[in-house]
Amino acid sequence: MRTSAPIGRQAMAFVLAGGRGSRLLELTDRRAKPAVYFGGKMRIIDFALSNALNSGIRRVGVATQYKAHSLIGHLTRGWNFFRAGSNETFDIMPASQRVSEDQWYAGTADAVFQNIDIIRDRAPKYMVILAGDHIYKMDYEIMLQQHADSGSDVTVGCLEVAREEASAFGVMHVDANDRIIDFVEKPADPPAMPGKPDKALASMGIYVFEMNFLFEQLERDAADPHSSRDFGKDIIPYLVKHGKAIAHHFSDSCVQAGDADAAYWRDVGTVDAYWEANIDLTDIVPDLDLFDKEWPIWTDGAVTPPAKFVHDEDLRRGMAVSSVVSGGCIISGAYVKRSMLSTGVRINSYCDVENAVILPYVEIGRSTRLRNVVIDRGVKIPGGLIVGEDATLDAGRFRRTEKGVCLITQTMIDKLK
Ligand code: ADQ
Ligand code: ADP
Repeated sequence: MRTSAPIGRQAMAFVLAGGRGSRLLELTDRRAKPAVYFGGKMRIIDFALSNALNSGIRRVGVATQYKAHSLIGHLTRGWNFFRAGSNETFDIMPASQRVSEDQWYAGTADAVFQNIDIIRDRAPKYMVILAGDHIYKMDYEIMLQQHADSGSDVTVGCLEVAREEASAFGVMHVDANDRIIDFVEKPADPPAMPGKPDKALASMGIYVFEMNFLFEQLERDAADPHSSRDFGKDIIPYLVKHGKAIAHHFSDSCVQAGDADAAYWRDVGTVDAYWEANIDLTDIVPDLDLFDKEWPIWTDGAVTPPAKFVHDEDLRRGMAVSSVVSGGCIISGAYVKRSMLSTGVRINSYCDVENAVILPYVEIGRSTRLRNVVIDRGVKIPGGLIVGEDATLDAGRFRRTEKGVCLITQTMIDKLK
């Protein structure tokens, strides 16, 4: 006989979605990183939210701060199906100086602290703190169960990363029982894992606490004038020293067929990483499966007509191959290869498009040749433009990355005139 609700139903997910993600350059000029489009139909935040929903969690809060209009619009359109009567809640918590009139969210812990009253009203037993800016599929129930079984103060999601990339993360050491014995936030010289000199054990920025314990910690931290009010900088290091912090390995809860060692998790924090992760989805069998009905990624589904391909017999064009094409797109007399097309993209005759990540409602004029590009939402590309063939010319006109990907915005196009 079951004596309590499934553990997911005892939890509230709190998604931190206030940061800019400045390494995405102009892609986050007008929207926060969690609101950036990904995979044709989704936004980055949909992954954390869908993981929560698929893990049986029905109480969700999202803290927003930086340029939140696009994000809040997406959440209110796409994530408004929770039912209060069934103990389901979806709260958007913009930084609104609730605690003090001169205080926005200082750090990630403060984003939770300033909403304690709302969370207390939702009354979950457990809090799952998540970042809204990573692409992965994970069953949080497994992590919650580990937390409940281990009796720890906090459980921290972790995964192995290349040591040279680990300076961007909290890096930990664990003992044989996965107790965290050391934690350094963003170390300049990240410590390697025992026996694995090229690897470091990195925090995913995912934390499980019991709600009451978390509130005690947040209140203690808020009284400390030296604290930056951040989980990674303050709360977690304190608990590693003075409490019991346990590591949860992502490979134990990653939702993915095949090799757990290759568990899919991407930060997509740079334009190169963003471009690559999107283009990877055009592979025959991508590492990230968006077609898996058992772990759907929910989003705001724009109502659009189906994608349409107009083939010109003389040009022998009007097709997209090895590509992902969203609803509302029209490819007319153009050839598109290995590209990711979001909703409502139009590509006209004589165009050649390859390795392109194209955000919604982009229009591409005739006879354009584009290779290795990311095109921001709504950009109107004039006919005849050529990108991806002359590195020097591209670098002078667009934002060209280390890997040679060009990010194109409307402002950059307007300057060409
Ligand atoms: P970072 O990713 O650098 O490190 P941070 O910039 O704090 O952490 O962002 C975490 C999440 O919180 C993001 O989703 C961001 O949008 C959001 N956020 C940032 N500031 C916020 C604010 N003031 N209000 C609301 N939301 C905010 C953290 C941990 C590391 C860990 C990495 C994993 O500190 O230990 O390794 O995440 O990516
Ligand atoms: P959506 O509006 O579908 O969320 P985006 O993610 O591209 O699309 O978000 C665009 C954001 O930029 C919105 O918050 C919108 O209000 C804002 N915006 C649109 N046009 C301008 C503009 N010309 N100047 C400043 N902000 C703008």
